[in-house]
Amino acid sequence: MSETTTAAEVAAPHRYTAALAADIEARWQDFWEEKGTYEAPNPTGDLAGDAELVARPKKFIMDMFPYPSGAGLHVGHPLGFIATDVYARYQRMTGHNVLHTLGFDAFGLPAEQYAVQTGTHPRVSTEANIVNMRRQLRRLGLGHDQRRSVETIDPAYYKWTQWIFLQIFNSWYDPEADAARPIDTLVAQFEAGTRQTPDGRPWSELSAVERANVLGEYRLAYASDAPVNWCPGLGTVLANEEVTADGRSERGNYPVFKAKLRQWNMRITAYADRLLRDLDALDWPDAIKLQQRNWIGRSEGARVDFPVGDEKITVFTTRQDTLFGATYMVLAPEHPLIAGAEDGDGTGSLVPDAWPEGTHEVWTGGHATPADAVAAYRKQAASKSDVERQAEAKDKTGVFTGVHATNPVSGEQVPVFIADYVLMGYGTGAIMAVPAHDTRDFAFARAFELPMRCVVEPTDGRGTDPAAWDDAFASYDAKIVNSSGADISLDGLGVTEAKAKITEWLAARGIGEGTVNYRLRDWLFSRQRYWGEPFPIVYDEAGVAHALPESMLPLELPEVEDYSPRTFDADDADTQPETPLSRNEDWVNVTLDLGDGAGPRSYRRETNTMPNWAGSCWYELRYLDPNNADKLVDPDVEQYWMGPREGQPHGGVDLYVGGAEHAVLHLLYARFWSKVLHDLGHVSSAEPFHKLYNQGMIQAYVYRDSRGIAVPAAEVEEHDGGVFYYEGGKVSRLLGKMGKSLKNAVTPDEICAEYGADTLRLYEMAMGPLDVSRPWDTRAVVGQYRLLQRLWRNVVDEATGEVTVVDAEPDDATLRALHKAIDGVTQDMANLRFNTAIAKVTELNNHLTKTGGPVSRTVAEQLVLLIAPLAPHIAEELWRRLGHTGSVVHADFPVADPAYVVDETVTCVVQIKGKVKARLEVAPSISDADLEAAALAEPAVVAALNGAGIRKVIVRAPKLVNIVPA
Ligand code: ANZ
Repeated sequence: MSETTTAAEVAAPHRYTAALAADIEARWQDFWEEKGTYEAPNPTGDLAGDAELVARPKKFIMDMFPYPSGAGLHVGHPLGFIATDVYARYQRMTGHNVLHTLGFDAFGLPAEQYAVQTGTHPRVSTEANIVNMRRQLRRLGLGHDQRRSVETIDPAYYKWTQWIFLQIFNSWYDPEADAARPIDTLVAQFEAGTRQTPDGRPWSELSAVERANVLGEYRLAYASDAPVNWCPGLGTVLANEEVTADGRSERGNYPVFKAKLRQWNMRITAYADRLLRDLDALDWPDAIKLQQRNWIGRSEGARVDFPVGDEKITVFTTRQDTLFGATYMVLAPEHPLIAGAEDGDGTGSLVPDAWPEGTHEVWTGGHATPADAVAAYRKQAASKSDVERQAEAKDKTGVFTGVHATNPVSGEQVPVFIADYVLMGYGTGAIMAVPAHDTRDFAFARAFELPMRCVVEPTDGRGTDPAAWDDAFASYDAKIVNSSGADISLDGLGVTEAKAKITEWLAARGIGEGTVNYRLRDWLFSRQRYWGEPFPIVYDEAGVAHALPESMLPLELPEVEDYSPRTFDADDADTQPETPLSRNEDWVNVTLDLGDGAGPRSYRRETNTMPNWAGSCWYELRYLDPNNADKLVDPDVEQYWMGPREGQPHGGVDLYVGGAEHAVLHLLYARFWSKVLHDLGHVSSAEPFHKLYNQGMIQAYVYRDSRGIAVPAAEVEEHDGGVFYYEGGKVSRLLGKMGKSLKNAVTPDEICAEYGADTLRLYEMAMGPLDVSRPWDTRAVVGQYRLLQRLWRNVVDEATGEVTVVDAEPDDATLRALHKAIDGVTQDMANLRFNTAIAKVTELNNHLTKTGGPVSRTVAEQLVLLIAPLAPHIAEELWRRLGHTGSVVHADFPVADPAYVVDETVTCVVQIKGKVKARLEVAPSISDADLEAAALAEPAVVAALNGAGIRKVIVRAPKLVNIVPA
């Protein structure tokens, strides 16, 4: 005992205190680890075990794995980890074989930035962070199968990330099979001539480079020169998902520009429709499903060709019904039909040498020739982000190209503009402009004095002359007008009929067709980083990309002197990325025999690395079979844990808990990889996560002084109706995020030291419904500590340490309290309502405290079992003290006896003509109709009526029934 021992401690040396909790917790954590208590056996392989457990129904319960940050965990981080742990423990106690583990997502920018600042190698700092986080997590008593904990930076792990990349590289999307297939099947079609090469030459006549280029158009992982998001401030290119709505980098908030750079992409767009369709069968929050649907952005419309001399401009429109109202056209500035104008070589360019007769002055932008105007405008557009370009409110800019096209239905010549509000990356990069009915076209037409024609009759009384309007009339719910041509009329039709009719008309002439367009873009997959997975790709002297053979995997990251990214002036769009790996000529230039019959040759390695999303695209699969050296995952093991089953048609993890911020990044990418692996026959599941749950955030008060600077939350004092900081002055208080920078982080280590891990677990679960954000309040933690102290006292004598329970039968009231608690907690556990489960356990515990006297053994035992998923250490300790030799982890969860669960009864008096004839015990909630039926069926009542008819029955549920015989 320490010097600070209090009188109370002397009187009650066996009280549940922080010191006792620490002792109990450490002992059981060691015990669990030693015994492998949380190890879930596989049906086969090196993790095979206990056949009885494998025969049980399975549950695969997962968290979004953490990034091992240098700051370690604060109490907000483990909210989800504790919740899945409680759920996993409940599932173990209800007869399931439960897979629950946690790995680390450890590649990525922060480690690299930290490395640059401190000169520590990213691997060194990352490994140290992982060690610290493992220690913090262990202290919480999380029941993880440690054998399955993976780290994405482990070469034995990223070997398979690279292997999956090669599977994707070596496959194409076969629309006939509506699935990915090996690229060899495509080559076979070209060889057999059942599929035409682009220029019609036989496959055998194509050079190696030509073949590689053709296949590159099909591969699901491919290098392309399409414009990408270049972020000079970060020194890397970024995926669309990593760029904010303001056109800046999600990380660091730097400007992002469009640049043409050769980069790797994943053809996720091939899966757009399946990614959309398969959402239906997933048990995910509606909000997340909606975000994915919007991100995929399916639009039904048509492609329509507008002839220009011998060429044609194809547009994508969702309003083909307004074709008669298309009075001009707009191409994206990057559109290939006008590319080359600025070089003056005219390649692929429609642009004429001089302005056509009668060109409107505002259309020329003051330039002498169309080529000048186009070149100047293209340059200007390149320095803007897509979002800036699309902003509705901004002034419309653009220039005439000098070209006219033919409206295919009206036969009119319409001028063709380029303007930055049309994006190259959407649809066909060209639009037919219908200024009367599209807001952006209206604004543009006003600015450039272009004609407008009303073809959808306004329903708001504004008339059919757009010259008199203030804005476009954009409606789907009106009649078509002014739309009659030589051999077609849409006049009088509704929008839907008009669309169908015009689409058929276009298709019959071969100048258009109905089509579906997606907002989703291919996933930009290269980063100019050191701390990521190297690509298992080498280039030969002709620049053709070759896959490394599987025997050369993993391709390990080389040890380098200089791993820092090259960053640039954040606003300088004209910069070019530089990959850290490219600085290592020894590593980059290699002589290899790829086993393809070409013998040893010299190659250059790909020097980009994969994005930090790669490792998290498939980690659920590696948890299943973490040590398998020959396969990503054994098919039988995958089938056992993740295969499709009743109610889960695509298979997947049974519960996946994490933050809502991953709606379109991680969750979309992981679904895509899962589908490719499924199509190629490597896994039976076509979805990674069947049920998704988003936990809320733990918030904390942020205190700021008069200058707005955050002051340490631990050092403010509340008095006289204000909050004060000791250095003087009142401070403001606002609820915000918890974190080091806001000086309000509370660590789990502090709370564990003060109260123990069980108290922390209970507090986090009791704070409110799991999916709701909640403010942290250190002062409230003690409430849960007291619950555990009372629980302890109901079983253990604080003075002697003896177990006090007795073998006597519990009284009726206690049995009711017990079974009601069991019933309620069972339902709450199954539905992740841990806060209300805790309320029910507390109520039962308080009942026992209030009743006084020793607690009956059966009640004490069942109470311990009820709380075991929430507070596993104290439960394990009490379970042992109550005389059990097995671990509480695998004990059976209590089952409620329905007889004690029904509400207590009330006595109902049944009268005939005012005289009491019977008494019934009924539920207080009984309905009038049920009570009347019960009264009339009562033998004493039947006898008293003696066959007489009934005139009237007066019912006052639940206490009285009065029968008036005929
Ligand atoms: C004519 C029209 C008339 C249009 C009308 C709309 C209203 P969603 O629904 O998002 O798919 N569009 C097509 N490609 C574009 C591009 N690359 N950049 C900018 N805008 C583009 O939008 C489809 C509509 O957006 C298309 O239908 C096209 O304008 C425009 F009363 O065509 B519409």
